[in-house]
Amino acid sequence: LGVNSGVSNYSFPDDFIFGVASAAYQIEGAWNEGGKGESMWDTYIHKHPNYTVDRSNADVAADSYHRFMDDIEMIKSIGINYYRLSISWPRLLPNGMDNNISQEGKKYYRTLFEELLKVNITPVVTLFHWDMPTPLMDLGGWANPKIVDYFEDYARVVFNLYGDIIKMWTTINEPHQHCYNGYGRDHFVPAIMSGGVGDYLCVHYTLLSHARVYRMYEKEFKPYQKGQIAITLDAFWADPKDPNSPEDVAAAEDYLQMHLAIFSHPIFSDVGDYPSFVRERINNISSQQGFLRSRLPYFTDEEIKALQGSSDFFSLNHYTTFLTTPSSMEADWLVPSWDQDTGVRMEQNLSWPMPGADWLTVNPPGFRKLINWIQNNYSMLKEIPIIITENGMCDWGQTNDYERVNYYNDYLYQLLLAMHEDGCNVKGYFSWTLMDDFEWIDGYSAKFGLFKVDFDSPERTRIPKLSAHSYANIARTRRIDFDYIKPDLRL
Ligand code: GBH
Repeated sequence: LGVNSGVSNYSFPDDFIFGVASAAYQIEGAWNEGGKGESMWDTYIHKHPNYTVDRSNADVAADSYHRFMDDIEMIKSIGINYYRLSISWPRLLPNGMDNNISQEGKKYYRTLFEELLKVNITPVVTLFHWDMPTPLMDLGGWANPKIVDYFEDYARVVFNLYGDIIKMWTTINEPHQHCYNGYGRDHFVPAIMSGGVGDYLCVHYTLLSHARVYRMYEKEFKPYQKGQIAITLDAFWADPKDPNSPEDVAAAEDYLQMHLAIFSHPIFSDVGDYPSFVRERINNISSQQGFLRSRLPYFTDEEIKALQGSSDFFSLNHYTTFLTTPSSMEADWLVPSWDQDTGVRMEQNLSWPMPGADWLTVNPPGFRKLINWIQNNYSMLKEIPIIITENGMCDWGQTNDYERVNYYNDYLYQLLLAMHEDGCNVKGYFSWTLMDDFEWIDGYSAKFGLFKVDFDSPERTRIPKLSAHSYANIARTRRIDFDYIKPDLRL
């Protein structure tokens, strides 16, 4: 049961955006149809079929490439009028480069966006949600400095094709998760395991690629297309394991510096560049480990300037909270890693619910604290709003998903408190996710959807869960009904 009852005293303003989110690779399928090139996930999973926990792949996924009209119908049925989705880079540019545009890919996204708009659903489009074209991954992906040019070329194609009707963009989804898990470890493709080196190259060049595209859009498109563009950053909240221990308190802030501020400081702070804490820590440990050169690359003054203020809103993805204590020096401390540089041990609070994955405990107050941390650290955010572009919870897939109903109620209530009691400038919220999907290394085992997808049926039948109804009710009434049980919708 939720911690509250009745209907919330606070409400969401009329112009507050309620949306649902998805990502191309997790739902589209049709991995080799319509002239699409391979993404690194296609290539990697075909080569390592046991990579995902259920040995599945995303060749078909929710089949949204063919069933996108069903998706639109679902969104409409719950009265939601914003949809955050991503373009598959290799579906549009089969080799990743702008000399070869797939005509079918081009038409697919045009139709999808137009069909959404016809029923008053505003598409919010992510350029990169992790499906790097394989030919560009072969050249090093985000660790290759040339990616800044390639990403700019891709983005220019996209703005030319769709900028007339798309007015809200995000460049790169969660570079933190992507770089940390994919370049520093093998929890995501490309599974490079270049800890403390490759992951920081990825950080550096995702940031620079974002800045390049932001400035290009600002100069070449914004004057007449008049859209907004941001980078999507993710963060766990970090709570000290023992709130009375100064070391644990410091560890929580260290974690946020090393994993969130490393991205947000260059973009949203008044001084720009990597935070000095991050810079000094990585420089020092690099030098203790015998490196003459810091493992964290440096920005030029020009790059620092290009990055500063390069986001029209703070696009934030948030799921959960961890408890922090300082970590002791690892035995193999000469081996570089982002964790080692961070110096923080992350634990679960076992008294919080853990309805699905072992990384996701439910701690609604962490959401409010994180939003406050961001709002209070960056004065720029008085003018620039925060938009929550992902938040949600996974379980094992039951349609009577009471825990998800409570999760949304309780997290959204903390959001209301952040807005009304703390004065945080939050303008929108997107639920992750519209429907059950391919959850990366977890395959189809982790279910985040408002709608259930029957992955055993060739039709990939979609069925609303209780949370679809309750989320619809929140968006419609602008308030949270903590006792909401009975669907009152005509689906
Ligand atoms: C978001 O990332 C993504 O944007 C979205 O695509 C994804 O489907 C969604 O969240 C739900 O996961 O340390 O090995 O236990 C969040 C990324 C991925 C963060 C899994 C935690 C745990 C990896 N999450 N990760 S591990």
